[in-house]
Amino acid sequence: MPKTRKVIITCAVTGAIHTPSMSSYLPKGADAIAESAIGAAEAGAAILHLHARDAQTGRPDQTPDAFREFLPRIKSSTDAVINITTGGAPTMSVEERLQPALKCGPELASLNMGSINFGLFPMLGRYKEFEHEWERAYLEGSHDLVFKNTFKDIEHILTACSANGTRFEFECYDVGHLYNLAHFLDRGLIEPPLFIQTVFGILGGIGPHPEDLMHMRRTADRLFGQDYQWSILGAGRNQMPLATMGATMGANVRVGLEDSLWIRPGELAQTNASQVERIRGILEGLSLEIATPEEARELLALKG
Ligand code: KMH
Ligand code: ZN
Repeated sequence: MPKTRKVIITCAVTGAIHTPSMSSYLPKGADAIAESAIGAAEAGAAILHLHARDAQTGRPDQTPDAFREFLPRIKSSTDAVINITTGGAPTMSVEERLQPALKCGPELASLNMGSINFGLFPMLGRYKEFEHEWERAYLEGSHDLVFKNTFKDIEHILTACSANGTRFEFECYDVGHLYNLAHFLDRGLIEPPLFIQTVFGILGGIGPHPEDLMHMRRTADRLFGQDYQWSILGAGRNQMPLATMGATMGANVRVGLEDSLWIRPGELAQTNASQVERIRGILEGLSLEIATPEEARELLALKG
């Protein structure tokens, strides 16, 4: 009997892309992040991709202490796999971005597989008023900003976190990033099964067209054969359509307010759990089964 395929739902709880003025539902501060993450896990997310934000200003905070404020609460309430960002915010140095994953030693950490322009500034056109001064400067600054992930940076994060037994969510924003990943695999610095998060619709990366998704899939198949778990992240309005398309083709899915603030056109998502419930309903409607955290650990060969 062939094993039934299980789909891993990742929930990216708050991120560093959106700013508090865009949605009052964006979790900021340890209490809100913990509560929202726990709700997402209860709704069916097997993996929680986590960033920290200052409680007052909502500004991304990449200090290990900020993560230590919510990690114990999440771990004591859920069995979900903890995934700590090493992307932080595109404005931060690589060393700063690395610290929470390095100090907290999670089962998973994100690893961004190449440098890109990271265009947050188009959002300035949509959001005129900002509650906090940092928000406007942050979005404007992305006009002239490179999200830096050189080969040296990637190797540094890879070797530092691997020493703790941490494995990776390899974030690939374009086709070249898949080739970068193949390069590190060839050098023996990473081991299958790879967890490849293909990211669509970030200005500076590959677009959100179904042909883009097909091309990333074909390229990953050619480079990695059966040795990878594929996951789909569609930014903004592309979140649910691309997750659905990918799931029908064998992918795992990522949702959460980090990637989209919306539950449907024109309506803000009030919780991360609502997006998890939405994709879960779609997957179950397609007769796909949802992976538990234990099943996700097995599929991704995590330390547990
Ligand atoms: N916000 C996503 C598009 C990271 O945290 O390493 C990418 C991300 C980066 O999740
Ligand atoms: Zn992230």
